Amino acid sequence: MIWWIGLLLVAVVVTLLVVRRRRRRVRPPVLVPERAPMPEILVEEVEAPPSLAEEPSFAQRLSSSRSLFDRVRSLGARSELSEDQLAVVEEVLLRSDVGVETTNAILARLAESGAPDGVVDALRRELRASLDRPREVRREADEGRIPVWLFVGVNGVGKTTSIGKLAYQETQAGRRVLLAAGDTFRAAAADQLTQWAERTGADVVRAEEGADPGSVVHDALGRAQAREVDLVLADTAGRRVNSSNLIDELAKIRRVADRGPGQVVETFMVLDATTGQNALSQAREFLAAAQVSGIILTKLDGTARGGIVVAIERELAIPVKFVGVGERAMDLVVFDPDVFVDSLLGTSG
Ligand SMILES: Nc1nc2c(ncn2[C@@H]2O[C@H](COP(=O)(O)OP(=O)(O)OP(=O)(O)O)[C@@H](O)[C@H]2O)c(=O)[nH]1
Ligand SMILES: [Mg+2]
Repeated sequence: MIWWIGLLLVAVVVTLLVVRRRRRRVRPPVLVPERAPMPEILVEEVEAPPSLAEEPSFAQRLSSSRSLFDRVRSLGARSELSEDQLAVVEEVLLRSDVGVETTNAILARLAESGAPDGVVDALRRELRASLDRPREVRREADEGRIPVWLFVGVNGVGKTTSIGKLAYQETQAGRRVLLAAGDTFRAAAADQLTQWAERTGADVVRAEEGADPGSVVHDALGRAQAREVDLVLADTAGRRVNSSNLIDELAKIRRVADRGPGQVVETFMVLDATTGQNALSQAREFLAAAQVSGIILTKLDGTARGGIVVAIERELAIPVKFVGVGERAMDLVVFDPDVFVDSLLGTSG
């Protein structure tokens, strides 16, 4: 009997202990917000984002410049333009950096003959007429010589990037390309060019920081000859032109590039469109030093001053041959005046 009572007591104590432990474990309830049901197409959406399917068009890249012309677009067709309307056209043209000369010429014509087919149409005709220079790009040298493209311009305008983009396009077109790292001013410049060479499959010749740029170009030409390269693209340093050093250096690089197996068939002056009219004064300083045959105007995607193309051609009398509209390899395009003017005025894409 005592055994039974003892057993019963033990059973009661154990039961009490278990119940207390369970009670201790009970936590206050966590409130989980009600969730919306998961969409069934979630996986499909992640795999195929529709917005990436389309590349922005050239016109879309120029959207900052184009939005300046919104006010002109609203003017429509008129046989005669009032003072106020002419003032709107003047302001828009000047703000787009078309330049004073071109603006005055266009205003004089609008004041005289009005815009019977619309102000945009009149502007299109005028702007297009001012971009009528021959602008083919030379890739051929004389028999037995190697064509060289030289790139000049001040700091940060986009010389090295433009070389990389052109290396991409030329190698894609099946040409053998060699990059000459003629900017020996800082080691990073040659590193940057080497990266583009690796990315595009072009060859590269570089030297140590501070080396003579002329000898880099000389070595590059020797290698280009040995490897039957089709085109040499030569980078140069972009220090300020007010040191006579740079002028001498450019002249020397050119001499080396243009003798022996090499022949300079294009000298591209690279200008940054975001600097507007300043680009023009930089350009004038360079013109004295290098026999520039074409302009590469970069960063048109990042400015409302697209009209600078017109000012450059009018005031420097040198054709714009390529324009940069972004940072990727395909974002350097051959300059087409029709596409450009339509994109600027919003009469296309
Ligand atoms: N958005 C935009 N950026 C550009 C374009 N072209 C060049 N850049 C950028 O401009 C910057 C300077 O370009 P670089 O090619 O290093 O300029 P650089 O003339 O070689 O400069 P230095 O070697 O210092 O003389 C880089 O960040 C480029 O990615 C363009 O067309 N559009
Ligand atoms: Mg550079």
